[in-house]
Amino acid sequence: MATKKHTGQDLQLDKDQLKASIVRHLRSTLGTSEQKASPDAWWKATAAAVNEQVYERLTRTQQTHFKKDTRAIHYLSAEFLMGRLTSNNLHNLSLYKVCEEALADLGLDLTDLCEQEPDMALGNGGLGRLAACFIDSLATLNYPAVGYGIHYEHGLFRQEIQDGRQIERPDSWREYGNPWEICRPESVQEIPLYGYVETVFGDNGGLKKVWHAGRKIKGVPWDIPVVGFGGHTVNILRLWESRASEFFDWDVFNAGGYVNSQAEKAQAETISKVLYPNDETDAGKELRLIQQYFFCACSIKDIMRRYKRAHGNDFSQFAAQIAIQLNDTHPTVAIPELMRVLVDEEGLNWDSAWSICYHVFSYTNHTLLPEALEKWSVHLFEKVLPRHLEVIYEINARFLDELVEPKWPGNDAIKAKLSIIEEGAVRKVRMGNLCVIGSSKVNGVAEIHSKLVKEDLFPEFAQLWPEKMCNVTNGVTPRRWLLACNPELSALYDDAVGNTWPLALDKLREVVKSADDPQFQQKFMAIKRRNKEKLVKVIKAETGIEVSAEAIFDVQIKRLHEYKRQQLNLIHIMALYRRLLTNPDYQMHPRVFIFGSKAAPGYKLAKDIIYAINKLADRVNNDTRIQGKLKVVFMPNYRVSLAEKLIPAADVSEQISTAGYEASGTGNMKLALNGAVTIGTLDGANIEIAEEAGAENCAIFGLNVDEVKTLKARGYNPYDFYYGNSELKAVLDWFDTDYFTPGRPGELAAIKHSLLEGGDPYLTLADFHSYSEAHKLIDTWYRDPALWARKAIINSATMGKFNSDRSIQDYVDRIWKLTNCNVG
Ligand code: GLS
Repeated sequence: MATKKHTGQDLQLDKDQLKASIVRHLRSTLGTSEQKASPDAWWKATAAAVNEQVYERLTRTQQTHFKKDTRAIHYLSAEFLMGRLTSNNLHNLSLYKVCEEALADLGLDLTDLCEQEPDMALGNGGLGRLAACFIDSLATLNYPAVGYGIHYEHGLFRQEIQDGRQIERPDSWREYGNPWEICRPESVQEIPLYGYVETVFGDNGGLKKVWHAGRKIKGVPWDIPVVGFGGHTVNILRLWESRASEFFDWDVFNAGGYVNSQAEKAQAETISKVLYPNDETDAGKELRLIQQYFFCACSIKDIMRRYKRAHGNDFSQFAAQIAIQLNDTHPTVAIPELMRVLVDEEGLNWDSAWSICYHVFSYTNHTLLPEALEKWSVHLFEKVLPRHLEVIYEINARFLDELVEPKWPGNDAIKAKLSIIEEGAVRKVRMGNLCVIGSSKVNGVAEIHSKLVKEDLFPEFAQLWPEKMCNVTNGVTPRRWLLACNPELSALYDDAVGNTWPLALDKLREVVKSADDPQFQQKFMAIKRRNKEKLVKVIKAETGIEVSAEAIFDVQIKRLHEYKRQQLNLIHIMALYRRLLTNPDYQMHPRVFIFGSKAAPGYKLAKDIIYAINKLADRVNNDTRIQGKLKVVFMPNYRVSLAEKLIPAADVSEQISTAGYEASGTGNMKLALNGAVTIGTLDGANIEIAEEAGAENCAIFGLNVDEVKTLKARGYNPYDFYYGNSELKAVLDWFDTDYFTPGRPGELAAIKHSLLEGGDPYLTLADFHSYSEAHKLIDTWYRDPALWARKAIINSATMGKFNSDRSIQDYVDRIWKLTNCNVG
């Protein structure tokens, strides 16, 4: 089935022009020829040809934004999980088909060429990928926006599996150059660190603070053009790379300290070297605080520079022109940094500066896990950012005196709780509190999560500022997560509802009326089948495991974490295996359980779970007694480009976190959009997915948020479930044997231990029975092809709400108050 051109501006480039441009770039930009060119050179030449179109639009966008001088959003995020850009840019420029034909003429296949591109893995998981979807939507909706982040030399580690265990290898995504980024030496910034603060007399006779830095670091910006769908607006993602600044380098060098100067150079460059491979705990490292300050300070300087170009030193328009979104607490230090710049460098008084800051900043909370709310020791802050600590003390003192004391007179307990400073043996700066105090809006990322942010995480703040707390449910871009990754389903939807759906995903609801139409069902399921057949080949190539597209493809793809409960999936597969062994007549449709997941390198239990999945896979996949009814596949190195292959082929989407722990999830949206049926708890956005698709089209199981709270309050005892369910007991006891690790008994015992002696903090055993029943339901549904097709179609057709364009429009309406800026 051929894909049609979608709405959006046709760039008037035909096949022959594009072909000529690619060949020209092959010769003049890549310095090679059609005869000699490697696939990498062809890919880069194609990107260069596409960039001619991108740069044209970029320049026009920047000129329009400058001329119209409209309010803009600055999205500060320590992570942007961009994945690959070639196919995305081609689709958004309406050039995909043309490019496919141009390359075919040259004897090349566009899909193969896209495989040349390394993923830009500058993020860990959902939080980073959300930022990438959001900047796509901002450009698509023609909003002036800049994404700011860190130009990590190494993205998230590359995962290899050796004898079932995760091995981390460095990810060198730009080792051989990346054609999508542009270095901008003209916008280099210099960032101070360390040193001391001096109080001096200012020009007006008053006292003034001067920060004498102990060291300066250079921030070099790399711009990645972000092409909106339709190609009208091209915004930028600006990523900062750290370099040694001449400030210290030459002094030391001239004094003969070459080795020292080299060491300092290396230290400076370390700042943007690696992404911390953990998004839900506080790495507690000086380097991490410096990383955060580095990119925030560079970005604030950049924002200032652009503001001053239009408004000079008149800051009266600053808050009207500038909105800054803090993507989680990682960029919190931007708040005291803007205060410092406004007060110390621009000479504003405290109140004016605070009023600006307060109106400029907003904060998104992405998790309730207490370990994720960053805290830095006061001592560390004082050493690295001495002036910022003073600013924070001042913000805190005013907040406690002017707001907390009048509201709760004499209540020291509340003061201690709301204070930015946590008292104790090691005094700490609470970044979450600073974010809430310094932002005009605070949002959670799904209805239930925002409710819990208000009621459980920040209840007193919500009493102080009820209007500050709001919700914006996450979303995903349908351009990458349907149009580009599932071309056949896209074409089917074009035929069914017209080709405007990539900009109006709600349109797909019209398809619900065809959910019982046998012809439509046949087409829909045939596409799913072909996507599965493609994945069968990928699985074989990546793991050597043979699976059949006849089976149910049951997919759990996400970071490995106990709260996400891959261990629940694991023990359920073990239970199924046991049922098949003990009862050869056990009725079930063949099932392939597919996992994709990275564990933080220091997270021992998570790595043990990966090992257990792989050991289980070895055993199950090679056991002829079960006649191929069960297969287990662990796909190594889960990343965006792999997700694009797994998602269109999934029948079942595993969203099984303990209720109250997954803030939203976004994989759940992508999978349902591509026709997978969710088996899930009432957690995060699953609740809203079930509302949209209808609860009867999802397999909901387990304790809900209130039940989790009640059980925990009552005193949860996992042994009750262990002794109360003989199957569960038998499965857990298996971990003590060498059944899955021949000759090495007890290698998997840590998992059992965590679920029993460890107290099972994520209530895995409590939800086991209900999960197992939900899986029986899935099996029954699947064995009725018409019933299954109906559910799959309805799931896909009703995901309109989870378009990231809708999320962005919610941010615009509820928080940012932007107006569109149409670029011709
Ligand atoms: C996360 C949450 O864990 C996810 O539930 C959420 O979908 C995502 C984006 O809002 O943010 N928080 C986090 O620290 N990492 C995430 O993926």
